[in-house]
Amino acid sequence: MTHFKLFDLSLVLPLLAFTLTGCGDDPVGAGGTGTAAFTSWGEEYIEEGIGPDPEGEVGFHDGWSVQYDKFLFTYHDIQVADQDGKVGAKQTGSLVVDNAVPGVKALLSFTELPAKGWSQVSYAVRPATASSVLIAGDPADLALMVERGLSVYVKGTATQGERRLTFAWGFGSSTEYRDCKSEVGGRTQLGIVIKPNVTDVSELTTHGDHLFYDRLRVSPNPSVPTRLRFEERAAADANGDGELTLEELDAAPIDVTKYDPSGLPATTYGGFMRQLVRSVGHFRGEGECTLHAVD
Ligand SMILES: [Ca+2]
Repeated sequence: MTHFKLFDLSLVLPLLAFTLTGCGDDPVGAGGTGTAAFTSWGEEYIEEGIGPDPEGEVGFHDGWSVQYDKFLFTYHDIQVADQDGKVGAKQTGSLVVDNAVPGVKALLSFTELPAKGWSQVSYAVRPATASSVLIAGDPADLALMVERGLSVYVKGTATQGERRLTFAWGFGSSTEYRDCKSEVGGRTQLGIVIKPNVTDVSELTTHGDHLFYDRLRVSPNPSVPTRLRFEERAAADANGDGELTLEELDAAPIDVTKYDPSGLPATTYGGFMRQLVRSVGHFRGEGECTLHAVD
């Protein structure tokens, strides 16, 4: 009989706890604390490359392929706050990760966060500094980013048949990613939910294909796709030396029959990519944040 009694209690107690304390800012209702962990991953596009795709959706519309050798991203101000804006935890310093290095990288963990919904999760990408910590990658790349004031640095090769172009592009832009949300169990979840004694993991995913989009915003017309293109960028190698520089892209006006700046100020391929680089940062895979361009 003792056995049955224990079994009954184990069912009843959690239900009671939920009923008595579950309300408002404490949707989990169990009290206690948990951990919010943050990681970064570049998915297959950055680890393995982007191939051709006649539809232009999962690969290049024009037969090109791109392989990244480096994809460095600088994370600042990773922050968890509740619906009232009360900050539960905030990153100090900054972290640099090269997502061309395979695997999901641990960035940081906030421990002992009260178990509840934290609906305002945000982070920022700003230039690396002398105190930035390298999570994965070559220290020489971090040194270069600090020296040049870069927040994002990518290096790679584009090929199409016998044609081959290398690139090494540094971006100094600052962007805030606020109100991050993702799909959880078929519905949109704003931020994260911390449960007692559980580590919740948020991947700050970097999407390497976005640099090659042919429009800056998704078309309001669902029949107009966003495609990946490279041919017009390839033509911007003005000195024909096989290295496509950002300065060359800055000097090449976009073909407005193929590229749509979607109302944003971008008149050259360089200007286009300086906008697109802000859209690289994501949340928990396909989840998105509200982008705020700082400079
Ligand atoms: Ca060149």
